[in-house]
Amino acid sequence: MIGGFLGAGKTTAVAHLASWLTAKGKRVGLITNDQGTGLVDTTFLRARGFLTEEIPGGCFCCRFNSLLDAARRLTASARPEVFIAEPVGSCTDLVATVAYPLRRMYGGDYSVAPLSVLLDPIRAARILGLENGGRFSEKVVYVYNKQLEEANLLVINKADLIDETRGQRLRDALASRFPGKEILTISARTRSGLENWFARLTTGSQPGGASMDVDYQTYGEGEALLGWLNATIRVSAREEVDPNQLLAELASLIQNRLNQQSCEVAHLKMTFNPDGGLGEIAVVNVVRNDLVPELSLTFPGAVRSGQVIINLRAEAAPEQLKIMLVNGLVICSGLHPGLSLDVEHLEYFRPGKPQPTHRDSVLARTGGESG
Ligand SMILES: Nc1nc2c(ncn2[C@@H]2O[C@H](COP(=O)(O)OP(=O)(O)OP(=O)(O)O)[C@@H](O)[C@H]2O)c(=O)[nH]1
Ligand SMILES: [Mg+2]
Repeated sequence: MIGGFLGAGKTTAVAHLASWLTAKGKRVGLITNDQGTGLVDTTFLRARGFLTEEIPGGCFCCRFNSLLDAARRLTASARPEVFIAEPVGSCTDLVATVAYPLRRMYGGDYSVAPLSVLLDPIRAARILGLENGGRFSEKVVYVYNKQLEEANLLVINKADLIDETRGQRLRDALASRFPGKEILTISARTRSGLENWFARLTTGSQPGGASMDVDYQTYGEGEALLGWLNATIRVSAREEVDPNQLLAELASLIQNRLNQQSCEVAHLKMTFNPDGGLGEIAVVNVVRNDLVPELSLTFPGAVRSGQVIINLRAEAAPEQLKIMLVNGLVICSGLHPGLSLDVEHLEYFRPGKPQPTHRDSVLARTGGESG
């Protein structure tokens, strides 16, 4: 599992790890997960050509059996030797609720790699109080810190965004807050540090030991402070439009509304999948309120129609997010005469209280684990 808070770079890293393993001759299957349906991550990974199963409608820990079903479906179609699973970025307690039960029941079938928890260094520096900038409320920060606490490997991603002094300050703060934890620094964008991390993941197995204590009341309340919105929009235009520009515009419009209403964004991500294309898509991301929307994949050329998938997670009421989206769509279509943006699917909600299927507070070796 590659964990970490919303927007830390998990999907980007999963894609690199999958390519790295494939180049080494391994068959790889990917598993994405979300509280809702219509996932940007699945679209992104499939567009990159990876075999991907998704578990919508709840997190791995609460849908443990769906995780196994997804692994079985991948096994039936391609017999992967390695599964890479990306848990929901607002989830924690994955060691006790996913890794340990998996090892207890299927230890002979699966060897579980150390749990990596990725972090965005700017988000982390703000949450740890090292730098000024937008922050989430205390209960969301509780979930964030719990994610770091249970990591076997703390992986500082996006090293390209900070200089060495800021990087060292963050490593020192993490080492003092989470003593003894292994800390790696990578950039999934420039690919620095990836080889070392991947080697560490594929050679080491997850250590045992008591799982961490979690106050499920605070965890549930923290997760529920985040509003969740997933939408699918049908795009049709009289004149050709540039999908990259359209996504960036829509992202800016929604971001402006988040900023005006002082709502801290966790991750706004969108894909544009043109009709009749060959699988190429455009993807835009916003992971901080003060960040210009970034295109992480661009589509070459202009199109008349397609589908936009929007996944927005921010500390705001879900109804507020819905209004921001609808306003954004109205203004965006007004900017382009002849452009229709029609909502095909829309869900907005707060994640429910986490109720894990299993919770093992220690690692039991009853599944014929080979070590
Ligand atoms: N500068 C920089 N940006 C990165 C790096 N890795 C990922 N990103 C960007 O960070 C944004 C979020 O990346 P994702 O991989 O979607 O993050 P995620 O953790 O999967 O997000 P969720 O699934 O929403 O929790 C995208 O714009 C990525 O291009 C990196 O090393 N450097
Ligand atoms: Mg992701």
